Amino acid sequence: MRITRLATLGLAVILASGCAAMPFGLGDADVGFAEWDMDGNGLIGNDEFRMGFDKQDWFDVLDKDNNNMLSNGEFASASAGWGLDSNAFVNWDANRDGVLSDDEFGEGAFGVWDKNDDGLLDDDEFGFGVDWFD
Ligand SMILES: [Ca+2]
Ligand SMILES: [Ca+2]
Ligand SMILES: [Ca+2]
Ligand SMILES: [Ca+2]
Repeated sequence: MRITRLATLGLAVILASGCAAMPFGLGDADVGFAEWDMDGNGLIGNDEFRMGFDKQDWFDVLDKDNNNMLSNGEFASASAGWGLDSNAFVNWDANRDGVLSDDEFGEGAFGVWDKNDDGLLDDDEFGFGVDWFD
């Protein structure tokens, strides 16, 4: 009975809060476009992207040795299925120090996700990108 009651309560909370309140996290397929699109114009600009990106723990999970930088090896193992060209790591490393900061990683990811290079992510582009972290 106790479990049933808790389950019912949990369902009620989920229904009451709606999809927009789903928690962020690696492996969460429900990362919400609407949450990232803070001004609600149906597109995610670079600033909205960065704020949304910073709320994820994606970078931290990829940063296996927790030095707040992605080495070439950390990046390579993470990005194996992302379809990036082989120069991605070098191209994203804006300051050429041989590692990617979270800023460099975010900028690089945004550039790849923004397939039509208009500086904005629409729903499709966002969905494509989020799939990296499913
Ligand atoms: Ca927006
Ligand atoms: Ca690292
Ligand atoms: Ca760098
Ligand atoms: Ca775009």
